[in-house]
Amino acid sequence: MALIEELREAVVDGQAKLAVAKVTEGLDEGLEAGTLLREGLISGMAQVGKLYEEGEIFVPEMLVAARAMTAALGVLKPHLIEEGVASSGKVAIGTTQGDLHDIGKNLVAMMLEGSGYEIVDLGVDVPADKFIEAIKDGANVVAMSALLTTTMTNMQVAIEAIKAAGLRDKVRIIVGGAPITKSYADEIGADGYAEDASSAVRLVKEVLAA
Ligand code: B1M
Repeated sequence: MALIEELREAVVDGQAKLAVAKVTEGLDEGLEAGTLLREGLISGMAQVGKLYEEGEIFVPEMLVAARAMTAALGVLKPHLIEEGVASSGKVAIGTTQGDLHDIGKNLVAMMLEGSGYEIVDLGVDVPADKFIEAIKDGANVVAMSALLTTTMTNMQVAIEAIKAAGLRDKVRIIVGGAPITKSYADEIGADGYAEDASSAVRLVKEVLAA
């Protein structure tokens, strides 16, 4: 089996050590980091997203696949920078103020990173001013996660603060998390809502193209 195909399968199967080994082998053989990224890692993660949407795999498998990809990306990153593979966009992601849930947010961040986006992970319990700082530092997408009905309202607080800071037209804002719906996203003036990590990847692409 060709090395790229083995790399793709290592991501789909969530085998971090194998994915790292295949990326290292590919670089040693003189393959370009961008090729390993696009045809191995990103293609593998797209397959993971498809399997998840079809109900063939579930969150735990998606998490191990994301971890395998993150491990392999760690090896590729310096080479990608050297090759000048352009980032598709800079996404600042965080769980809203008062909320400590981060598993879903981390999964979304990993999938986005694996799809070529530069990620600024602001962590959990993120106040509006941290999102504002990230926009000033060049983030063109803000992705907010909330798992509690008591903290989802802080998404609106952050959006209003971004508007008040005069930065709303500089950034796309997307939201997600278990209690969030498309109609809530519309109501608070977000640019989009994603139900899960794989649709978040599609959504970022869409809002950046709009
Ligand atoms: Co908490 N918790 N929790 N909890 N917890 C929930 C959310 C709850 C629904 C459980 C329940 O009662 N059934 C409930 C909320 C009720 C409500 O508000 N309606 C709840 C509660 C009440 C609480 C506490 C208040 C409990 C207490 O202390 N009395 C407390 C709050 C602490 C705080 O945040 N201030 C609390 C604490 C915790 C733990 C710390 C113990 C732990 C979190 C650990 C961690 O995250 N590191 C925890 C956990 C694990 C859960 C449950 C069981 C699981 C959440 C999870 O990780 N799911 C949860 C019950 C449940 O969801 N069934 C629950 C897996 C994860 C992959 O899914 O996060 O939904 P999810 O992310 C998905 C999508 O939502 C989407 O993509 C992800 C991948 O598909 N998505 C996005 C998420 N963010 C996105 C951002 C995007 C796009 C998509 O950007 C645009």
